[in-house]
Amino acid sequence: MSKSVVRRVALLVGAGAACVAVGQQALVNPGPNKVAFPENWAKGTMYATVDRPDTKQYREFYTTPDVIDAVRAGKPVPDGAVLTLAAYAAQVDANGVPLKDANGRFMKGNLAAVNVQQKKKGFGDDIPAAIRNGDWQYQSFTPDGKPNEKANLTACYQCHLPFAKDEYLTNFAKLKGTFPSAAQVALKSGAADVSITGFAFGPTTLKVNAGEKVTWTNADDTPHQVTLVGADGKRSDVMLKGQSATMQFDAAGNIAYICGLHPTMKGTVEVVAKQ
Ligand code: HEC
Ligand SMILES: [Cu+2]
Repeated sequence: MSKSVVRRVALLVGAGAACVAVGQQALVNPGPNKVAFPENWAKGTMYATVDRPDTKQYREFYTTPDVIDAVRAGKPVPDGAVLTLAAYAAQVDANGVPLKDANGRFMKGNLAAVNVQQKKKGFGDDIPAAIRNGDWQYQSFTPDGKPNEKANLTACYQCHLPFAKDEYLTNFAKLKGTFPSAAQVALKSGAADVSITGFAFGPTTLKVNAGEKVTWTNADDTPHQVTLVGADGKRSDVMLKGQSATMQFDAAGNIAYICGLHPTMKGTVEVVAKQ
């Protein structure tokens, strides 16, 4: 290993789960990749779909029936399990705004990428401990089934790492069939509450007194994570749909924050000194 590679690994470990910082610094491929293209992915069971306003994509999620049966029976994800994310460009209007169908959902355009995660005994052995996702490995394929050489695979590990208790599956509740409906999410509208809907924080700017706690509640199908911008880069837990996170702000000042999973989502907490 060259010196510069060693330094980069050290930096990467230091950065912890900072998905945002990954683009510029990290190793693109954290270890020998063992994930083969799942030729028959589209013949599996589609267990969920999601609209992604941030990337203007419509996504479908597939796996095999044995995986769904195991998870619904409360068993671990079986060895060898393959989960596939098919990312399609959303159809857009002349202004680039995604078109919606009668149900208000994005409409499927061309297939852009086939992202795969696979669990197999030994797959985690070569992955650096700081980002290892148990025995899972990740690969991003082009629509014709070739590994995408430009994909940042380290980012896959870092972004899925906070989901360790759900077997590193961001969509575990959908797989399990326990995902809450929109009606089951109780959004609060108190003076120190921020809602997350449609990939946006509302209100975007919230004013609180020093010493107060702010609570964010996620009503989106997609998980989000409040991440303070600046020196300490403090992160909330990842909030799945219906979950909340709280942070206390003691010092006066304007605190900018983003979503750690979707850095285009931005908000500010204005902390006012107590009189
Ligand atoms: C910025 C954070 C982030 C990064 C980076 C990321 N993922 Fe994910 N992944 C998610 C989220 C969030 C979902 C849930 C669905 C959605 O919103 O698209 C997901 C879902 C998935 C799923 C569906 C199964 C599941 O529930 O976990 C697969 C497979 C997957 N990602 C593979 C990959 C691969 C391969 C890479 C790297 C090329 C990658 N991911 C990089 C956040 C990320
Ligand atoms: Cu987000």
